[in-house]
Amino acid sequence: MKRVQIGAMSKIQFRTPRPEDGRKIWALVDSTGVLDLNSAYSYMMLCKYFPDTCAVAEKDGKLVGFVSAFHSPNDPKTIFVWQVAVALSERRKGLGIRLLKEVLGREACRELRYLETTISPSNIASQTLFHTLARDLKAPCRVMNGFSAHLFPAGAHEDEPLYRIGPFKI
Ligand code: 9YT
Repeated sequence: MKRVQIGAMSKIQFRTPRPEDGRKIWALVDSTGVLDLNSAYSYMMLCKYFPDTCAVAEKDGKLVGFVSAFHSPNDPKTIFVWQVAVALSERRKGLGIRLLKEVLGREACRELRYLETTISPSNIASQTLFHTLARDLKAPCRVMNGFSAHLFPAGAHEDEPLYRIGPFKI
């Protein structure tokens, strides 16, 4: 008898991004409702100049996840993670941590010992994500002053506390 799989789980695929993804990344970030939406140009630029430290996740050809990051220009052992965006349909399934581990597992990240990011108080999912990452890396996570609300124009932004994870060894 022929077996028919009903509702088979589609596989998520990870890859380095290309400038052609910029438009879709922009729409994904917009859809999250918690991230700062930057220009489509900035996403194209990240894809073109920082592909080794950025990643996209696709499911059935649809872009469902994105992480942007770059090596700190002041410290090659530190990576700064700018944004982690996960599509609503993929929330609470561990996609955020898979995206981060996809980037950290690359050759370009072998020498890293610290990760920094900023997360607004309302982005609970991201706070949980980075505490989980710290636990998995067996490294401490310190939360300190990052970009205070008063630095933003017209008081239209929350504080962005800085999360610093490390030291860790990949
Ligand atoms: C880790 C992460 O996604 N942080 C967000 C930083 C900031 N609020 C932004 O760019 O959205």
